[in-house]
Amino acid sequence: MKKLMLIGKTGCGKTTLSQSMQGMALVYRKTQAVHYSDWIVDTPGEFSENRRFYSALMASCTNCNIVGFVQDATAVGCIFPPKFASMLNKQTIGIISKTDLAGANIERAEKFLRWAGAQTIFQTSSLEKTGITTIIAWLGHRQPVPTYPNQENMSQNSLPQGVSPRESEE
Ligand SMILES: Nc1nc2c(ncn2[C@@H]2O[C@H](COP(=O)(O)OP(=O)(O)OP(=O)(O)O)[C@@H](O)[C@H]2O)c(=O)[nH]1
Ligand SMILES: [Mg+2]
Repeated sequence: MKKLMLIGKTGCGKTTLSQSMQGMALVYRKTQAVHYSDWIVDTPGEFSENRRFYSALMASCTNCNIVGFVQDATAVGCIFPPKFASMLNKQTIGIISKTDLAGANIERAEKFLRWAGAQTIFQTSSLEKTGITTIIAWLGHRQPVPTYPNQENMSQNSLPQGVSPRESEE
């Protein structure tokens, strides 16, 4: 079972993704500090935005197998420096978030993530629950059992939705 650390800009959707992957209700909560759960480490966006926090990021990922760079599909910029993955010395994946929004540009987001060094890219929407099961399966975890009594979400969660990860052609 692989442990995943999520990093990315403030508001890009790390916490929502973490909740979605664990079958939890989606509740907005600004991440103030590194949050450790069973197999996901959620980080505050500020840690990825300010270079002076990079050492904290590196310390936080020591017990993780995978680092997930989260890139909002609607964002016109990217906070990850080129080849950022090599600095963390971990296997990294790119996760495109908010693909459900009208302004989503998957191609642009994928380009940013590849520049940062992510080799496998996943497209997700935490709200529509697309791409979530694909990441969970890729990490080798069981699909989450929703912890909230919402019939619609329960049936959505059990569907094998999502797109296949696109392996790097490099
Ligand atoms: N439409 C849409 N909105 C999303 C999605 N994921 C997250 N959001 C929204 O984006 C906002 C920020 O989400 P968070 O998950 O708190 O972002 P974060 O990356 O954890 O932010 P920090 O904790 O500040 O670093 C919230 O209002 C979410 O509802 C998504 O897949 N689709
Ligand atoms: Mg958060």
